[in-house]
Amino acid sequence: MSTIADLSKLESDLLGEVSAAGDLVALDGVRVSALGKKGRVSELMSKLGALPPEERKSFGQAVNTVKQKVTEALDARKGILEEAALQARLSTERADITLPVRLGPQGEGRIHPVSQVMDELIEIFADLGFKVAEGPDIETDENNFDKLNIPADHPARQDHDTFYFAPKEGGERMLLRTHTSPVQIRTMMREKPPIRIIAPGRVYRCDSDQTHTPMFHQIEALVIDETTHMGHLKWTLEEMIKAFFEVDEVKMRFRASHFPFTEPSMEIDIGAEAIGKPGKWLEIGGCGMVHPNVLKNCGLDPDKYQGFAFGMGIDRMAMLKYGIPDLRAFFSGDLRWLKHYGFSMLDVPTLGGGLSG
Ligand code: 2NM
Repeated sequence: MSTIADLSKLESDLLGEVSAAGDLVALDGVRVSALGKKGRVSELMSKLGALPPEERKSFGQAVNTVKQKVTEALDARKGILEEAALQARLSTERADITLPVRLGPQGEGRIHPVSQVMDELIEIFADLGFKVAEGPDIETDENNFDKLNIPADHPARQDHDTFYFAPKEGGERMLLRTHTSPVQIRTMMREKPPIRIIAPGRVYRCDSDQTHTPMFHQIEALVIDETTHMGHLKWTLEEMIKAFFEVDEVKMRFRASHFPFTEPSMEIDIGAEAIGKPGKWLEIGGCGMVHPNVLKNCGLDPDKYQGFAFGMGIDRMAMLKYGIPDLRAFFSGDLRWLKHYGFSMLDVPTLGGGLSG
């Protein structure tokens, strides 16, 4: 094939094949048979060398024009076929986005009540302007006791039933933290006030019976600035309790107590109306104004800075809110218990959506 007439026949054949291609696969077949390495247009190009020099230029230009027209036709047809394929999918594939989510196997999983309550409390405190602080479970005597104004001979050290690690030669004796307060200590040593943090996490005490497990969960809060006082403490606790138990009113009372790290120190009771048991008081935690010695130990000037701290047990809060009677089942890994008391991964606690849905 070497005449201009043959070339125009090839052009009209190829353009015909392009417009006849019914889908993208067929169209690609046409492309390969025309412009591929062994395609009809490419083969003509390779034969150029055999032509007499005076014909070479004009024939080469003519082949190029065919190539260009076929390429343009292929592109145009591709656009049309792609649009048609999209319209075909859109007309058959429909999604009803108002249907509830189908979780599949993930729907079998459960969020542990302790995790759920921890997420609820984090949400409540975030709304009040607190940040979450974390620290290691394995701590030093220094951070867990000394800095908290609990000296070595203090009876509180015995009360804490501490799990100690075997001392390393020449090294510090490490322990499992008996409360999350070392997180507050680390924060005060690292940051300048104003400080507003909560420290949720695991704590450990060598104590095991009907109402105690050797590992349990606490949440502690710390506010340090130049003006925070007990009124702020009580307001914060009341707001937190109302949000947590999802009630409009709560009765609250402080009972005088003693902790080495606060002065004054109080136990916190709330009216059991909050959990539908009127006429009784429930103890939910302890609190106080941070002891000047603690501030001093962390490098903060107690004549300039002051603030409050409080702590409560997350496991107990979960039992009270969700009516779980027995603490011992919490950490036994019983799937039937978890199916009954656990939460779906879709029960994400938000203040806007209602904490417990
Ligand atoms: C409680 C009760 C009262 C507390 C104190 C501190 C710190 F580090 F600021 F001194 N952290 N947590 C505290 C105070 C904890 O738990 C029952």
